[in-house]
Amino acid sequence: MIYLSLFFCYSIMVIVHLDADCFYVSVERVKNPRLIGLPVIVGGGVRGVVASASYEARKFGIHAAMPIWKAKSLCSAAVFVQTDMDAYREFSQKLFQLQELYSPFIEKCSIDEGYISLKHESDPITKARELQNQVKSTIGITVSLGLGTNKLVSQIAGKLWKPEGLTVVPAGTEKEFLKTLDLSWLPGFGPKATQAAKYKGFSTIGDIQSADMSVLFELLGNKADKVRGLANGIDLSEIQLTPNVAKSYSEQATFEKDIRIKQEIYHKLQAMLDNVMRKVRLDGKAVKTLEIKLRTAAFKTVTKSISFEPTDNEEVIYPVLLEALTSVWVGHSIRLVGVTVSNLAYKSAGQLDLFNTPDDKITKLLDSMKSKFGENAIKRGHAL
Ligand code: DCP
Ligand code: MG
Repeated sequence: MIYLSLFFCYSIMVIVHLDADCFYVSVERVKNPRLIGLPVIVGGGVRGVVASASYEARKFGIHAAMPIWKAKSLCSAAVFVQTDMDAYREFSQKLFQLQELYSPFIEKCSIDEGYISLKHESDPITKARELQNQVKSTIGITVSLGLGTNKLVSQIAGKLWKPEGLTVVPAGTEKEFLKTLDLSWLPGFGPKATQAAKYKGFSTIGDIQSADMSVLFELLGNKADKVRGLANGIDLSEIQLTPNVAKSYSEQATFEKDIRIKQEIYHKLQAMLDNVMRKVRLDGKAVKTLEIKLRTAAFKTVTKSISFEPTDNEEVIYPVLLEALTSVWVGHSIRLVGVTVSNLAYKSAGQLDLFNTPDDKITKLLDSMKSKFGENAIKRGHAL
């Protein structure tokens, strides 16, 4: 019986709210680990305000949007770092790409915040914990998660305990969970509305739950009904799907002259595979499916896809590539070829051995030469 009711809770408590902890500061700490443990403030620039404050700095009363001069006066020992938007965008992309490995249902709300539906999971709490750990081990930043039956409850739960929180509001306990919270947690209660409500004697969400409707109308006008529902933990808004960032990597090219020699077609496909796999590695991923495309001189297009164990090394995929080519090429003249790798897996630090083979020293060497001297600095023999 207990098992059944718990299972019922899990099966509908499926919306996860994710928010990175002091996001800009966390990225700066990955770039410069000496900042770990210190009161750090990212900001300044033209606006001269705090963008993100570490939790150590928050103990001094420092918060986002505070003028930098004020933050300095509150904590003279704080370390100030200029914003690096390119880095934050890159980390944000990694953060959302990783979430895509857990669910196809994702709503991105800001650079570091979103909702994920885990309705397809039988044990969403364990899955959410796994996601939280994987963000930390692969991207190097921490996130806080809230799990609930709807967006409002999961968002409040996620923001209530930070950093590295994982707060679960079981189905049926929403009203109780919200009851004692300050009413400023409710949407619609900005500083002005909160002040007006407090003036009328409302202080907690529980006060809104039991308020006289006519007083609520006086306070909130035609929003009163909706806000009363929210205060009771009822939020019917759906996750607004954000189109995914990268679910596959591909490249295609048309030959200057149609080609009828299998070895030449294979070498071209290999060179393209090298390029896409370099991008896969740069994003810290591995792939499980290869698809090749051939377009004949008569404009007939054929494709073949084959799946394999996750890898981030093209050398492991070469035999699969040859197998795919052999299965679809029967002597045609080819005008265009394409390679797509998909079915992504995320590569965490502990999985290095799983994804790499002894030969990957060459791959690493090629990657580092290309990063230093440019894409064309060095190529494998088949690409020449
Ligand atoms: N941000 C900003 N100016 C603000 C608020 C935020 O530039 N007034 C930027 C910096 C933050 C990032 O957006 O790092 C994400 O905003 P959050 O509100 O999520 O704040 P943090 O991630 O910094 O802290 P928290 O741990 O409270 O989420
Ligand atoms: Mg955040």
